Amino acid sequence: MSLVVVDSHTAGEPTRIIVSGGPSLNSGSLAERRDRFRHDFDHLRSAVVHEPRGSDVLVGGMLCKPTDSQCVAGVFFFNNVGYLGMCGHGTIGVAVTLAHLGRIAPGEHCLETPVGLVPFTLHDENRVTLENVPSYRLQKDVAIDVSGIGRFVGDVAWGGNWFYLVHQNNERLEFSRVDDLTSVGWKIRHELQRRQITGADGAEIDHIDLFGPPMSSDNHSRNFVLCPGGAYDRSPCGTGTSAKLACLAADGKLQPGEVWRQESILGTVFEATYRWDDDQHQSIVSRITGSAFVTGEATLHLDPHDPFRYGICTDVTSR
Ligand code: PYC
Repeated sequence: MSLVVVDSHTAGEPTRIIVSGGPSLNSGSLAERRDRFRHDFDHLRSAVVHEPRGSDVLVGGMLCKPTDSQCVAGVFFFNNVGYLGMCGHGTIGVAVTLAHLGRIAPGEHCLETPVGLVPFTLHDENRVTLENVPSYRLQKDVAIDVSGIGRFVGDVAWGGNWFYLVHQNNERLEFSRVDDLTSVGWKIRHELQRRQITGADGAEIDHIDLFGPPMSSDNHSRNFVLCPGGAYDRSPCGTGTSAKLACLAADGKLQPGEVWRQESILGTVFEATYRWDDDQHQSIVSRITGSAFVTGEATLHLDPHDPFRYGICTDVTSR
């Protein structure tokens, strides 16, 4: 079996999209087809994102035929431990991949995802603005004490994934500290689990987002994001930036239309704005702008004699 993929990175964070050779998932909504893939073809997720072909940092996606004729394509995203509700950097990667394949030209387009339609603008072959699914803050100023490290205060918010957005912490957000920050992020995540602090309906908070002052005075904030499978996000994280804007909006610290420049741990930037999604000002719709670059095209061969044709799986969540 062979899978054709296009690789890209968005602000440093890699995306690998299966563009052909994937299984037929028949008809149905993107959520139904994602669930069918999860049930019957999860070994292909593993083959694409795990070593020896991939790595823990890779976010994969499966390009599908959309059911909605106004959409240029459908997509669902996955990583080293499972499936993502939505992925901001991945959406920018898909847009640039579609342009690279000659399937779209600069202009307005729409993607179908398991969590809804995601309109986007392709400005040129690299720069993209996406409109994320509605985002909101669930809990403000949740304080936790992490043994051996100290106290953290943050908000719980949804931006297409669940985040604990830590605005009070004593961590220096420097690239040289990514190993320490990763360890801090895991400890925070385990403490949230231990205290049963969750997203809506008991959903696990699987993204930990630490905020601090930016290195560049052009930007408003710097972050370090620990992703569900233990890798840190090289980009400022699209869904995390949406969740951050939901918190800023709820606190009246950022006005609709005002630009927020979120700097990643690498120093790369997403620019974001929002509008209210409802008259009660409970949720927002954010627009995230960033750039992606295609880094490769490949045919992945799954040789039936290869013991690692479906990747090397390790339980990273027990770290
Ligand atoms: O950009 O939304 C994002 C994202 C989620 C996980 C990694 N990147």
